[in-house]
Amino acid sequence: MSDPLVSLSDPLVLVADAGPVRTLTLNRPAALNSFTGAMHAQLREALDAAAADGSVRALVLTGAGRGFCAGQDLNDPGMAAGPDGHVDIGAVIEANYKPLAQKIRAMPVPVIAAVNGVAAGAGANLALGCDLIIAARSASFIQAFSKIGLVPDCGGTWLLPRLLGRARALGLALTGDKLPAEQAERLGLIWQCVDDAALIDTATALAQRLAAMPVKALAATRQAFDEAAQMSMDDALSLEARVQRELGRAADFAEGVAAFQQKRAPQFKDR
Ligand code: T3D
Repeated sequence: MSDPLVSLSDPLVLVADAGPVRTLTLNRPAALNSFTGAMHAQLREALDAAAADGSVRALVLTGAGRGFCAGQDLNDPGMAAGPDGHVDIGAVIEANYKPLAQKIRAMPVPVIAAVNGVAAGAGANLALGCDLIIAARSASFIQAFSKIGLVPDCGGTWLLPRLLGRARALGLALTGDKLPAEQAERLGLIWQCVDDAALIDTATALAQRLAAMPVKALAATRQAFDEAAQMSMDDALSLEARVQRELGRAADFAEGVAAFQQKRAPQFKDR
């Protein structure tokens, strides 16, 4: 379906490479990069392409214009009521937001959110589901769902209490209050808040740094954290043994140890 807010030639997700770092930019700035079905489809395609491309070793996700992402586009024709007079929001979640959150969480490389402006609703939780979140000082995070009678989605019910604890998670989700980036950093919700002008350079430099590291181990670290969060300490210790056994057989481990012993910079290649 065509998007009334962009010309036919404008992609809804911009893709740019700088060496091993790929940047994906949500590109519906007139609607604060809120999600239509078409933008979801393009973002899924871009994430799949990045995951399949062995030359990509880190991903940056950001937004065009003054917003990061305002969540679901509430004017999208895909939100129209069905024959029973209701929108099947569950179907929208299953088709779009669930696979989006899963793809980010399963990326074989680190994913950095460069939050350039307001991140609301599913847009906030899209950012929070990334591995490292850097936000511009003027950016903010809004769990807008309660204002329209919904619960946090795109992973929000899982992420928020884990990142913030129940009291603060419920505070943000129930009030729908705006959380400025500086406060998000103080609460430990994000990695770093930087001056607006420094956002992209900071995020890209961090992505370049991670891209030179053993990214297979970085992605395995994210996965192990997520799995261990559901486990007893004993089970987590067994998980660590299993993952270390696998990584210990990988070329990157041999390279890391050899580089240390030979007092040289390592050249990591696994993914
Ligand atoms: O199917 C489902 O619904 C399930 C999925 C749910 C996931 C969700 O994300 S639910 C939450 C949806 N998002 C929201 O409720 C946020 C709505 N937006 C806002 O509350 C505000 O726009 C912001 C707080 C994010 C920013 O406020 P402000 O004052 O900086 O900007 P603005 O003037 O409100 O917005 C600028 C333009 O973007 C404006 O268009 P206009 O008037 O200039 O033509 C506004 O309508 C548009 N826009 C912003 N958010 C959305 C949007 N258009 C469509 N959908 C949006 N979500």
